[in-house]
Amino acid sequence: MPKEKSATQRINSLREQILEHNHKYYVLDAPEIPDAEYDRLMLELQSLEKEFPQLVTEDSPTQRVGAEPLKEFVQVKHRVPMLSLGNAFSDDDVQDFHHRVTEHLDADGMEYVVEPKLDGLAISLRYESGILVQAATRGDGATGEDVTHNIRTVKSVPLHLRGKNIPDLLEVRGEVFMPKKGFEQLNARQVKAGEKEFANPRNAAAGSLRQLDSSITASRPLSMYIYGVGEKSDSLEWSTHHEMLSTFKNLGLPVCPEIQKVQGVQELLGYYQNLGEKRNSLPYEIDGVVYKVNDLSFQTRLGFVSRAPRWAIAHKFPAQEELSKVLDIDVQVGRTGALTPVARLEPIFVGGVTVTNATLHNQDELERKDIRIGDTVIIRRAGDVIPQVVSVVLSKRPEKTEKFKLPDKCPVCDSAVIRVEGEAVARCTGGLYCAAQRKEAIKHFASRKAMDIDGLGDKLVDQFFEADLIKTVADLYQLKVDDLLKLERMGEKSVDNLLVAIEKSKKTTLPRFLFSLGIREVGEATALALASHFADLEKIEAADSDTLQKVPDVGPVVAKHIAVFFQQPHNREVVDSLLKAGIAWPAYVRENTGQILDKKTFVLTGTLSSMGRSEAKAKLQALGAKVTGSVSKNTHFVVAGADPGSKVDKAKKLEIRVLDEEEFEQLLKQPDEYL
Ligand code: 9MJ
Repeated sequence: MPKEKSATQRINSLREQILEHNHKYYVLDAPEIPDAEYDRLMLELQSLEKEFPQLVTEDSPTQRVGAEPLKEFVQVKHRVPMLSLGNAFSDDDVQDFHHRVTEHLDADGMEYVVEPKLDGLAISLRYESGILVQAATRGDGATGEDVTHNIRTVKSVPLHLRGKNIPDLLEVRGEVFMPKKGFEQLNARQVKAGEKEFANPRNAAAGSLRQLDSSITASRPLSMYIYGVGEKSDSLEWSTHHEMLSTFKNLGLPVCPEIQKVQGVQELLGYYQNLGEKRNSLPYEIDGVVYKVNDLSFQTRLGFVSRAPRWAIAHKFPAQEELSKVLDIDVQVGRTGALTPVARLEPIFVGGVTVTNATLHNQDELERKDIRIGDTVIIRRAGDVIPQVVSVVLSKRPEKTEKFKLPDKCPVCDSAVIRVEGEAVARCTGGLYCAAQRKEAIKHFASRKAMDIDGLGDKLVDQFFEADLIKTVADLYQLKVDDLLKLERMGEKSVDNLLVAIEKSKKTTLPRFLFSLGIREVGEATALALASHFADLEKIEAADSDTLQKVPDVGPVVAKHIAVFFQQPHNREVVDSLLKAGIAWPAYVRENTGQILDKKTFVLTGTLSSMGRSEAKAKLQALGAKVTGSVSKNTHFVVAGADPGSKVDKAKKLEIRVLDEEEFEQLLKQPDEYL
């Protein structure tokens, strides 16, 4: 058993290491050691503290969760009031703000600090001799609530300040928020536990801080950025807001990396525009940007009106949530027979577009949210994400509404609808008898990432069906000029263009062809993996489930879908007639290992517009490639999306090939061109 003296030394060393890693992980966002190693340090510290309870201190990293839940929240008076912000909704409002500022100060130009407006809760942290002694909510600005026990569990909040020049007193203000990813994971957990989902990250953050039991808060993924100051020692002095933020960073406090210094009103609006474009790729929700006069003596001269400073303003983005009404609920049948309930909505302008429909996903989702015809609902449309029904406003529910249930007969072909146990989706059992499924199969076949038949969109496919021109995808290649000319809005020119596009589509690649068949669970990546493993179609058609499972990323379920597909005589007939019609692809060169990108190492950086990072990674891995996190001389390719980081610079230095998004997509289609 270690003696107390050596235990003290070890405890101090562990605490120091843990604090250092916390700072790197939670504040600088640049972890240095694997999570498992961090966990080992923490475990060792916990067990030493258990053995020597007299050595436990309040600021030990093990003490983030309080032992006992509180009975109630205690009120805290803010000795320096916590301010709120006035709002600007248009460029004109921003111009007016700038004029007010420059006129009041009798200045020509103006330097501002621009910050993302985090959508969370304003919190004040009080550090005395560098130790976090109190955290409080804003409340009404003059009096808030003591949430120290909960804030101590927020990992990006240091329990004590770093560095040599620790002030006697420093109160900082900032926003506690829940990052998007953590919010999604939390909601998934809530659903699993049969608990209510949170409507948005802000509500989730607020709900998490309003807990008397800090062990609940500790289980919630909260984070914090600091952007302001309250009471402080006179020894702390700055001439600008920007300087003050630098000091905060040096003291180990988390400051948002998107904060910048700009000059004049045009640069304010430029930042607003840029951050608006970046908004969806940020890991946290923002609802606008904040402009602050940088010079602190100017701030003092400008002062306040009521509780809002004259030296700052929030420029809000258009709302992403609005109310609408559910006029009806339709049921759509997809390519694989999946029944999807869709809410028809009273048109509503939200997130920059007019929304009239929103998917309700499936029966479980419908039941969870209990969405009914006639309900008033919150509609959310964030960026390019499809509109969602967030929740029902129950207080506005009309009398005599009924729970909505999916039908047990297909609304298109009247076949039975079944729901396999353990699956969320109910499906029509009609298969190719069901016109809806056939139609969707053709739309998929013609789509850009499949056979890419230019000009053959959803509307035209609908017309073909109404005119009874096609039943399967093979019929596309038998279409005659005269038949097409009979269709509405199809003149000679468009008929000609369409037939040329259909002809052109015959020259394709094996992965595209496989993907276009619409086999369940066979997406682009799986199609590519199948092609590179087998190299020819006949082998795939002949493979049984076991053989198929030798392909990387093909599990028993996918293997079964593929095998069953090719065992169906009508599917074989369609494939044969497609080949007879002249669809062909260049011979697939098979690597020895069957994986074309085997031994090639990739690094992904920046944001891809067409797919997420994990999808890109899966696609590369399906081709045998290795995907790593950092660039070294062993890296073969760096894939750079929008706003790539320093990895691209490093790649260039090491003369490693950097692919932009277009090249990357081409590589996924034709990897051999890049080898
Ligand atoms: C937010 N919500 O991100 C302020 N804020 O400054 C930023 N809020 C603020 N600043 C003075 N970045 C009062 C509120």
